[in-house]
Amino acid sequence: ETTRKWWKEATVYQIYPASFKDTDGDGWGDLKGITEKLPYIKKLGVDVIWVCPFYDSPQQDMGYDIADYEKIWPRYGSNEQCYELIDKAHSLGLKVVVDLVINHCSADHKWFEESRSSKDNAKRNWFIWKPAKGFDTSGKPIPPNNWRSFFGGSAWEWDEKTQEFYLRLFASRQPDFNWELSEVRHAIYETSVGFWLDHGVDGFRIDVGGMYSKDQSFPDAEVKDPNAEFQDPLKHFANGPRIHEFHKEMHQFMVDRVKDGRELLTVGEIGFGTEQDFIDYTSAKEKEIGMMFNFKHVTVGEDPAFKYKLVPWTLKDFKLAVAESFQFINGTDCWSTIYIENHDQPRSVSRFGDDSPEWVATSAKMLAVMEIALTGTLFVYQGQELGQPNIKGWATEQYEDVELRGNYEYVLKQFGPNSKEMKLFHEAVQLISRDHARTPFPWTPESPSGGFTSAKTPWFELNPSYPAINAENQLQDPNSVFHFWSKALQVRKANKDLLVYGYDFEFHDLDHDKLFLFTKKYADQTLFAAFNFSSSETEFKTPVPGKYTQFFGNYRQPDNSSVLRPWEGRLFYVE
Ligand code: ISL
Repeated sequence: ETTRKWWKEATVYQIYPASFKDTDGDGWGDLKGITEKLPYIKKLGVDVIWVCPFYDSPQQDMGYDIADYEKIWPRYGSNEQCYELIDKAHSLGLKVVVDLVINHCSADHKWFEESRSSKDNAKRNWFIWKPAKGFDTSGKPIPPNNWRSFFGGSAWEWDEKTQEFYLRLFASRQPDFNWELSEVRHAIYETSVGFWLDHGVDGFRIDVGGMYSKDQSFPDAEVKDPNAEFQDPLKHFANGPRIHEFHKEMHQFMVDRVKDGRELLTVGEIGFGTEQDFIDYTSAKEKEIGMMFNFKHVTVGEDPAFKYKLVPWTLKDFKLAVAESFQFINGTDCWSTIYIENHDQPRSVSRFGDDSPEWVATSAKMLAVMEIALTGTLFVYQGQELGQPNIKGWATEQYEDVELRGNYEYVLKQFGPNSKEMKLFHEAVQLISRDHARTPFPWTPESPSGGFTSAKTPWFELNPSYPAINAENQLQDPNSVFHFWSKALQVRKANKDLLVYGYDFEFHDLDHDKLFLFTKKYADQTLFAAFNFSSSETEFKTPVPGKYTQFFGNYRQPDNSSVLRPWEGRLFYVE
């Protein structure tokens, strides 16, 4: 059985600073806005806030391109305001987790400016520089290998001044650090980890945590798509050769740096790997990270070779993928996470529920019931507590995410505007764009900016759903998704043995295409959970003999029948 820890039982609320609350009228959210809204977050009943990057940045990738790890981006406020936010959160009993973005930084970071200044600069090798493979007939340099960037095109960026390429797995101005050098790693730990531990944070969400260790031969990736100029390189750096050594070292740095005995929450964005990889990262005795995010369930229905191409999927795929995120911890000293939304994912009610006016609230509540019933640390993303749906009816041009734009350019160049590939791209944007999660938070139904800002134009348009789906309306309505989430979190706390720490998870009727049924245990207690992923009534069977007592569900009138109503979820004790 797993050791109990505060961070295993906690629910984390994820905040996207650009879009949470603007207090100074510049159209961008800010740290003061977060501080102002802490009572709202507290009311929801979470225990921790995770604030996405607020550091100084040219914002090519919404702050995941950091120019100075120790300074707040001026539009978000000052360092003092950040320390105030941490203090205020602590005084309300909320812990604070910050984003640790250290696979890469911004090209504006002073280390990169030094590194690119000349081939013999002392920091040249702090980043990954390679000469061109050659030059094509028009004199254009050919990248060192065929790796594709996550954000479209080559993963290598040509630097005119020193006539070499630098590696950037993400945006063009997001150079990857060279983690092979101990000097680089310690400089990173000092500025990004040490600095913020000294300022009292309670932990880190570790961005791109599985990709620091690249295959040092930088081989060409296997050609999976013969029509494409660049290929999927994931296997040459995902969970690479030295990754566990690096995490152990960073963990030790954290332990040595914390002077007041506080225990940190660390969660790694790992994405993909084998069960053994997940065990290696999160096993307590390995001393690496506390828990990790798996991407399996949030990428169901996306082509693994290219995310902006949807493929058919079944409920069974989703069920298996959800279970993959925590089943590996059974009987081990590992831990994991529960999440279905974040700033890189669309809205769960549109993706896995039903966002039609008739079922949007019911299915959002059902997904809440599902999440509180699963084992692991629960993460809720801003707006999820309102059942906010995806953006509807925008043309691709209205989306602004750098990942989307980069891949759009790529499809346009490679296949053309009227190709079948482009048609599939537009379709995928409507369902899975990261921007669905990034529109300003709808505080009120007021036009034009839903209480988010007093500026005429917010940095990004609001989701057109805000007059109907917003915090003010939901706070007034006792049957709202917000109040339901808050109740659900209380139920999770009151039943934490079974819900948070339950083990021996088992599917029932796994092949059923509407029902998600499972049992799990804690000591002599048994939970049965039943969910109807459809808008039609669906009969279910109780899987084991016993007395079933329903203790939570998303319909107001409990029902003793064995028929689940549309998008109904129920939790039972089995005796
Ligand atoms: O969005 C994705 C999954 O569908 C990935 O391609 C994503 O870019 C990857 O998971 C890494 O994400 C993190 O680092 C990126 C940043 O754009 C994301 O917002 C961040 O979560 C680069 O720093």
